[in-house]
Amino acid sequence: MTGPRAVLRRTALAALPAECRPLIEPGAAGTGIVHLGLGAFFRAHQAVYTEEAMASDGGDWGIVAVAPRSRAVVDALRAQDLMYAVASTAAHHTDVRVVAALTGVRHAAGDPDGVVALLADPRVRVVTLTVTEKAYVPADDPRTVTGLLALGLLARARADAGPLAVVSCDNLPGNGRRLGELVGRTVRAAGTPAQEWIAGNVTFPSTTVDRIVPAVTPGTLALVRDRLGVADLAAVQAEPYRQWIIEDAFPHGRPAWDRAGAVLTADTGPYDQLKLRTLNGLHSSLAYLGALAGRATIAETLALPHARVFAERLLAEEILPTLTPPAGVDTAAYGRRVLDRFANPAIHHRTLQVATDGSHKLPPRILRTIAERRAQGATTPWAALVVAAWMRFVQGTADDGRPLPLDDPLADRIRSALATAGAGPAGVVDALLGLRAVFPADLAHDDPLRAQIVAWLTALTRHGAAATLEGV
Ligand code: CS2
Repeated sequence: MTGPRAVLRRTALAALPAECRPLIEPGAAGTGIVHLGLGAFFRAHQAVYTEEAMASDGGDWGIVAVAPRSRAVVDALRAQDLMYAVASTAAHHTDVRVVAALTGVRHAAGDPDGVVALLADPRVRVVTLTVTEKAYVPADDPRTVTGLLALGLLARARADAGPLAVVSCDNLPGNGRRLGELVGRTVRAAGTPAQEWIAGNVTFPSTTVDRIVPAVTPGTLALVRDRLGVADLAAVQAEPYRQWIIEDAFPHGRPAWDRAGAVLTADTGPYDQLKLRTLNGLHSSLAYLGALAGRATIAETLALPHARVFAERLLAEEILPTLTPPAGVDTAAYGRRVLDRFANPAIHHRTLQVATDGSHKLPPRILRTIAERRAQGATTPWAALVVAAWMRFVQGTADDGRPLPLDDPLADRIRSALATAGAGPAGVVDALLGLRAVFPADLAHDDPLRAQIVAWLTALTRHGAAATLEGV
């Protein structure tokens, strides 16, 4: 079984090193969860928690995972009896373990009706989602994930198939409430009986999720293959750290995720803001500066002279003063730990990956910090540098002249704003501050803030990101 073409399958498990084997018998648990969004993050986060919860407390909480668009991972998992490995990589050590939490995989684009039927299946008591910030759009188009979810809930209401919790696991403030509102509009349009059933039977708990899971590379697959002795085309690599804070609002039960280290709470709000503004805020900051400076990864960016000083000042002087710490959490220690996690040299998290979708990421990660600091009467020079770095990044050229990709749902609007911008950095700043989908009017018309952004964009354009950082 360990020849060059051997792949991860149930028949290969007995030959794996003991510490790499799944915690539960593959296929032994029944289905209880549908997950929408079969990306690397889900495989290294919710699936891992769920497998551990089943290993510790039993329960039929197997997951049918739905890939919205891409077929590749669906095919790979089917060929591997629905199993894959997670490589947890610390600076000098990697643990590899096969996860057997999945009980099915589906391809939504190829079979939307099958997914709607699954959401109306009475065995399913929890739906989780990782579909990225940009998928949170009104649910009136059935080709979108939120649209599919709305159709599924309507089918469930018609079938009176039992209560359900729909759990957003994306990096948005109040993600559950936001999802409930989006789906709610479509549900209301469908009329009273369904609307009432859903209001009485479906909850949308908010959650804060955390684990750094870079896009899979050939290096990940090679590492896992070496360790397992068989090929695994659905393997993922992640940092060892993980956190999951969950609003405890499950009308039909849930896995014992707390046994796997998740925190069940009445209010995720303080964690939400801490994680989004600290981890994700610093991530985006380093991503734009690093991409401009030609640094491939977040860890390499943090190694630039003064990059850590800049991040620490942004954190201490601007981010932390806006936060209400969750009970018992030392936010300064949390922030230091975030930077240590970013420095993990074995996690090759590409700056260009984190830099995607900036128009959706900047508002909750950076602009909220600016707005709250401004409301406290303070200025925000470091966050202004981040906005300037994004504004230089979207112009599409790194400091060494190499092209930078603009992978953003608002790319067309950004490009047309730039095409009509006035001369010089001030023209660019004014054109981009005019994008109301990104910058709220009060920030766009904040003259001291605008002046700081113009000054930083001028410095970045003249001297480049590395030299600008050295000056902080
Ligand atoms: C990152 C996140 O790509 C990004 O925008 O900031 O994916 C980050 O790695 C996770 O939120 C960590 O929990």
